[in-house]
Amino acid sequence: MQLTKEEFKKRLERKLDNYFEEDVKSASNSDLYAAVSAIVRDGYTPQWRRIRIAETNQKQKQVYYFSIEFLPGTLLKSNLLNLGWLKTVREALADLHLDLDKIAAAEPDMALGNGGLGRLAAAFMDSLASTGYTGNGNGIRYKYGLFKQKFVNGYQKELPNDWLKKEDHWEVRRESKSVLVRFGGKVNMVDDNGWMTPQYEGERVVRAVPYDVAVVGYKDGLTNTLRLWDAEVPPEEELNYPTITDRRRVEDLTSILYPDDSNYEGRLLRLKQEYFFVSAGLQSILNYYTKDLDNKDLTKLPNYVAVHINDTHPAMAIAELMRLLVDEHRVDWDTAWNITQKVMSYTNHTIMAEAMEKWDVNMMSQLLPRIMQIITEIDRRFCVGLKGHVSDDVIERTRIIKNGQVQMAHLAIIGSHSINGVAALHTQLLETKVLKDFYNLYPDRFNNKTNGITLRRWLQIANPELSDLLDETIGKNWRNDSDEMLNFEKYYHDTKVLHKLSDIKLDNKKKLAKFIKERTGIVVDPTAIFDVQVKRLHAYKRQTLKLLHILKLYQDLKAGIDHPKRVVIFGAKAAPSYVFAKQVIKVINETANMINNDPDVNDKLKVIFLEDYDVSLAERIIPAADVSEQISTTTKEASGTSNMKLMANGALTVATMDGANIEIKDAVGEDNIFSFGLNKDQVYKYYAEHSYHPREMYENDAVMKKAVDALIDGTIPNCSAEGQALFNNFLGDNEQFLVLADFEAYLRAQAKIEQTWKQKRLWEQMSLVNIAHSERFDVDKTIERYAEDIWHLKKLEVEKAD
Ligand code: 26M
Repeated sequence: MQLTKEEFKKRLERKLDNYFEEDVKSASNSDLYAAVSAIVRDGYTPQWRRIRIAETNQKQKQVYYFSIEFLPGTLLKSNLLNLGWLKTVREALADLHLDLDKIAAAEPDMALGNGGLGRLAAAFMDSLASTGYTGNGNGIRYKYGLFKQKFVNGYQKELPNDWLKKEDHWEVRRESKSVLVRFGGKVNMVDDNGWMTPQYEGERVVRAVPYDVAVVGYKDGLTNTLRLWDAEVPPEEELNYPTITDRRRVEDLTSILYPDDSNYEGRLLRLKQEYFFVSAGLQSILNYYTKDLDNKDLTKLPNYVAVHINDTHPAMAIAELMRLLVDEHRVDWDTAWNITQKVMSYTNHTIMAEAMEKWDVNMMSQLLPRIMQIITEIDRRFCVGLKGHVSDDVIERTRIIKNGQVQMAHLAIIGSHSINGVAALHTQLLETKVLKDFYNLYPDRFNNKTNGITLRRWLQIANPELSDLLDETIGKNWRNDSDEMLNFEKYYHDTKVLHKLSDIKLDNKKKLAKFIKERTGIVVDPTAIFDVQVKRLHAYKRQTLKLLHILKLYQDLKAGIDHPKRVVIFGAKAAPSYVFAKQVIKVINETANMINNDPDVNDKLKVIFLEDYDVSLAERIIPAADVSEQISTTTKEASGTSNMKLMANGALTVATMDGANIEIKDAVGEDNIFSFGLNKDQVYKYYAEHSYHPREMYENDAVMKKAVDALIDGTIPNCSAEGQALFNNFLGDNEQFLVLADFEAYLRAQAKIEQTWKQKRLWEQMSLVNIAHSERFDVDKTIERYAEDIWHLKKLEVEKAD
């Protein structure tokens, strides 16, 4: 639908008047945000309805993406962009002396995710709608999103993220679509007319109420639905919840997002959350199939429905679908199993053992007695089916229930027709190491789907100046077809374009410098190298290696050895219970304090740790980055996605050959990336031979020793305990992440960065190549591959309203 500036202004006045009895002059940014978002809602609502009707009529297959996290960030600008209104609205507001960016800043971040996994789920939603596939998100409407991070004396403190306080302007409560989810109690199987049917006794019934968020596709795309479930006491069950505590226990189900994205803990509430959204989602799908589509033949379900399991958190979907088919719809076991396997597919996001979900059999039996019975039966049949075909050892290693625990990854693999990793190396490691036994059993189920990012958000919204330069050079069609970005490489020798590129970067850096000044009071020089590491804080991501580099630079500067000016920028949240990660934050903050206030350094080096890294902050930092730090221990980062966002914005990557960094290198060529460090074979060799002896390295390398010693010799004030903890960690023979093993190679890569920085033209050329080749990581390409290879979807045909 087209919108003119004049029409928008009229609507704005009307909304402000109706909602707040204000006009454009008196309204606050938050009033203006409410009014503009209401206009946007009016813009997509008719189309949203029309598409739902078209879906029901055309009965095409749909995918349901089950994820315990969705991390969309803010939606105003992306909805405006996708409706094709962004420019008009920005200009109309400017006519009224209003700034869209300030108004948009009033929107709270929808932070219902921790990091990569949740952000990927949100990107997939946007992409499905934009590429024309009917795809639905299924998740949890957490009352509190990921905690807000504050630094107090350099320590991380967590505050609740009450994002719903101001009411969310995008969600629609759909009470009529509510379903009931049952927990606990006892189950007895009784014969009901020849069908063994469960009878429940003493179970608790919770009502799942969906809140739907429209996912507006780009330009001619669809408008899909992200369905997030909230838990309530069912009206008909009020008497079973007599006390406030009883009621609160129900509300607690969806109240918090677990803030740990790397370490699995067997918490009961977490298990409840997993079953809750899985059961609600599947019931809702079957209601749609049997009622709206009026289909009674469940053997045809796989022709209409694909369910995707994002990591193992929703893996109970396999057992729950079996329960619904066998118990509620009386489908026989073998037929039900066949249907389930065809419907389900699973993505693995990590190879780290400590992140693998395992649930205690006793806990699961108590909370979900029928589901535990079904998993037990799946496990039994799996073992029986393999007996005699493979060794007993293989059966023991691959079965679902072992040592009193349910291995969720095994359930996910056994119950799915497709298992994918998220970057080529990661998939290869799954096939040859972590899931080797399963790969031998089911080689055809394994496939790779390298992650992607929404260039719409990371270029068009976050970096409009660079987007304009692309328009001016290669034409506007890259906005619809990212392949065309490759044409940008033709400007490799175009001095004018290279200068413009550097002007845009400088401009973005000035804006970030201003923001840094406002937030921290620290002045940074926008002409310095902006060296960025933004991601969750984790030992394997090695913010510590960056810290050692900073200490080395500091020592050089103190000794009169010169380096180009550099501003190191961190953004990172640590899981609240992750002691080591929090110690790293403290040491980095104290190091920053020391360096930023040392007159000897004379502004040659600044270290900025910005609080509360989230999607909105990413949109400010990433366009201003010169260097992208992707320095995880090789084999540990499944893919990474900040690497892709930074590349698209013209940052040059310093990287270990881990995750998708390898594919970035393939795309841009060796000369356009700073790669360094141990390769996967060297890493595995250390592990296999127990041959990592960091103390020797430390004793034999004076530069390393000096940097590491700074942690304990009193150089850095106010963190002797934390500095000692890092020191001890680095020097232990069982240090898993091999920080010191990569130190020297990292310094060499950084020296090369400094050399290149001095050749301004070369730097701009490399930056240009990186931007051009970021098309490879366009999430729309990733989604096309999922749609074709895994979900077998066709695009929905819809007629536009006008
Ligand atoms: C599990 C159980 C209990 C509590 C929390 C969790 C949990 C939540 C999120 C575990 C892992 C979670 O996310 C992991 C994650 O974000 N992995 C990242 O996924 C990205 C998208 O595929 C990859 O790019 C990253 O490399 C990978 O680390």
